[in-house]
Amino acid sequence: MRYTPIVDSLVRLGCALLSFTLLCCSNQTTPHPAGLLVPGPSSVEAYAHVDAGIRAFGSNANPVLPGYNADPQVALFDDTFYIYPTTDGFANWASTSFSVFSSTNLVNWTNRGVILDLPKELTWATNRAWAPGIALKGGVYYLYFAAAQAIGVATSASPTGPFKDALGHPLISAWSYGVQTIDPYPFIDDDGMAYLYFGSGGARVVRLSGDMISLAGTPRDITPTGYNEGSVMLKRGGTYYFFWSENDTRSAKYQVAYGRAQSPLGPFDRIGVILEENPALGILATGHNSILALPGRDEYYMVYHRFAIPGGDGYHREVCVDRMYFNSDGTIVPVRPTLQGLRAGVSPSPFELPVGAATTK
Ligand code: FUB
Repeated sequence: MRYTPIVDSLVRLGCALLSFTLLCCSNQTTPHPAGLLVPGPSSVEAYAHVDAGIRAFGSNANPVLPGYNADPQVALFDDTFYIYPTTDGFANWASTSFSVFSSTNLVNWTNRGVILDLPKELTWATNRAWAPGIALKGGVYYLYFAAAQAIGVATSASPTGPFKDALGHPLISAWSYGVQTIDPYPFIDDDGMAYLYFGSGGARVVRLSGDMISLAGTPRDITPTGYNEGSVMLKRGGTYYFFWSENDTRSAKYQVAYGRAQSPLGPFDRIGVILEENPALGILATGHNSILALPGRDEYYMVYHRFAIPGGDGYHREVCVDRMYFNSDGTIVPVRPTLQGLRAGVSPSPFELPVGAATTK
């Protein structure tokens, strides 16, 4: 169809108004007197309206990654966002390699390829490549991962690899310290001290040595009530927030809960669930999260997996991103898992405004 310049202008104006309306409804927030952002009033109704509109236009941003992926570890390195997931879609989670995805706006993601191929790189495991975690120290990227239910560590000079096995054997051998030794999550505190959280069936934390590839002690039991797996640590202000997943990853009731403490070693009493299924929207098994905290901004994003839509299950999962807000008392507003995801790109820079609606999917 051919447009005249006037019709073309009217069409552009209409599109701009529609984008503006969707953006206003979706990202409705109210500045809190303390400078924190809290969700705007009646956001549930506003979101429901936007859900319908977005679905009608077929512009869902969730899932953010193509294909089946799970256990996403999000990171920001040098103005680029990365997600390190488990490659999903295999019976009994039999995947053999890890890939990484990158983005400059949290909405559009590019597969950067395989970063660690177990049969090629490891001498001690060939499959069950699960739930990687990433840390950067002294210009070296450390990839902690589960392989054959032991925890390994690999290093690279680049966030996109290739990663090389740092030890030639597991960092933590299979089924030790009373837990299934999977789901490693590295955390470097402001004082430079590094910790590794891990475990399914129980939560453990241990300090890492300065070299990042050896343990500086014996793992400590920090299992909170309801814990199953998927440990995550976030520091906000002086408070340590510990997140974990509850129930079995093959259950629609797989969900994320959290607790907080004044030490990275806990104790972390369970405060409550902050991410769970929404069967009315067909969103099930929302769990194994990580959190993106934008530097210099009190702005947070929940990155998690759910059963793929349509037809997913515990072996066919997909990765999503939704906004996460804190209350003024430091508790967390339950995250609303959405079909539409983020509708505006997010700038990684603390000095720039978020990328405009033009990057909306
Ligand atoms: O992806 C394999 C396993 O499923 C992970 O290690 C668990 O956290 C669960 O998500």
